[in-house]
Parts: sequence; structure tokens; C-alpha cells
Amino acid sequence: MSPIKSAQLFISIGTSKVLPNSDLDAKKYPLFAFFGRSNVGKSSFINSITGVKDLCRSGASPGVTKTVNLFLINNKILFADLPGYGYAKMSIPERKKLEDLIFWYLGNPENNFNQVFLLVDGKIGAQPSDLEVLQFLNQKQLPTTIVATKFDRLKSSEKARALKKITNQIRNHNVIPYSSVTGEGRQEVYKTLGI
Ligand SMILES: Nc1nc2c(ncn2[C@@H]2O[C@H](COP(=O)(O)OP(=O)(O)OP(=O)(O)O)[C@@H](O)[C@H]2O)c(=O)[nH]1
Ligand SMILES: [Mg+2]
Repeated sequence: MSPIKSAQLFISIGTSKVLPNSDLDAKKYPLFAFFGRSNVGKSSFINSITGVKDLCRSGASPGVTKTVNLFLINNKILFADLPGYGYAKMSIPERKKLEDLIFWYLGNPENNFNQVFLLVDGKIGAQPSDLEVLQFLNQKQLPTTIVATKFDRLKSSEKARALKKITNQIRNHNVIPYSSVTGEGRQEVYKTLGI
């Protein structure tokens, strides 16, 4: 059974400069952020762990999420669905705007992250941009868990090797293999969330 009983949109933050006033209330709640390259499966991951299919907008083309969307879970904790980085086909100004927003949000000392989940593609492994971002998270000393997404796309015989590749790329952080399609990895995520 899912330990998540309720999930609702709390606030969307779309500018890198000014926080809406209601963000003041956000500080009351433990905060978990979901971060990763565009199209890696962040929004699908949140929908899957909350069991609410359309909570976050997800889609086949990269660049779907364009604001930082906070969701209140069980009236107790906040999930932040972030836009992705590294989408080559977006115009440079638009990409810069999104990247400014996510790095500002993650780097803002007022946001007291309980945990940041860095999602990397389970099949292709961590990309150079993921490793750069991990350095940023390490420098900021943000507690980080890695999620290897889309694990259903791997054959059972390929899974162990794919996981090993990622754990070798990313040392000192726990790596959770996950599939939003099958729910593989869900229990471990709940454990990490402490719910
Ligand atoms: N097979 C499979 N496909 C997935 C999984 N998770 C996400 N996808 C697909 O990957 C695509 C991108 O998913 P999103 O959840 O929108 O990805 P995102 O990281 O939020 O993307 P942006 O908001 O654009 O940064 C969609 O077509 C999803 O259906 C998964 O676990 N398995
Ligand atoms: Mg998204």
C-alpha cells in the first residue's frame, strides 16, 4: 500500500528573482527536490510515487516542466518538481532562463532540502552534465540520492551491469533503480523519504 494519502499542487515558482508570498509557508515543511536532465522522467517519477497519474505534467518531448512546482504530500512534506537541464533543442535564452531558475532554486540557502533526488537515465547512465550537476550538489553539501530511471527499458540480464556502471560513476551516494511504469524501486524511495 502507498504511504502517500494526499498530494496537491502547493505553488508554482516561475521566476528566478521573486518568491511568491505563499512560499513563506513552504518553509514549514521538509522539502524534497527531484532534479535531472530534461526528459529523464522526473515528473513521471513524482506521479508514480504519489500514485496520482496527472499530478505533474509529463510528456515525450523534453522541456515539459517550465516552473518549479511544489506539491504538498500528506499535508506534511513538499516535493519540488524541477525543470530539466541540458535540452539542446531549446533556444539558448529559454534554456538559460530555465537553468537559472533551477540552479537558483537549488542554491538558495533559504530552501532547506531534506534530500535532493538526482535522476539519471538507467539505460545510458550518468552523462557529463549529470556529473557536473552532482559536483554542484556536493559543493552545496546537499544530501543527494541518485535514481536510475526507466529501468523497465532494460532486460533483466542487463540490470545488474547498468546499476554497477552508475554506482561506479557516482560514488558516495545511494543509487535506486526505478521504473515509473512497473513501480520497481518504489519501496526504497519511500524509505529514503522516511514515509
Ligand atoms: N519506459 C519508461 N518511460 C518513462 C519512465 N519515466 C518516464 N518515462 C517517459 O519519459 C518521457 C519523459 O518523462 P517526464 O516525466 O515528462 O520527464 P521530465 O524529466 O519531467 O522532463 P522535463 O519536464 O521535460 O524536464 C515521457 O514520455 C515518459 O512517459 C519510465 O520509468 N519508463
Ligand atoms: Mg517534467
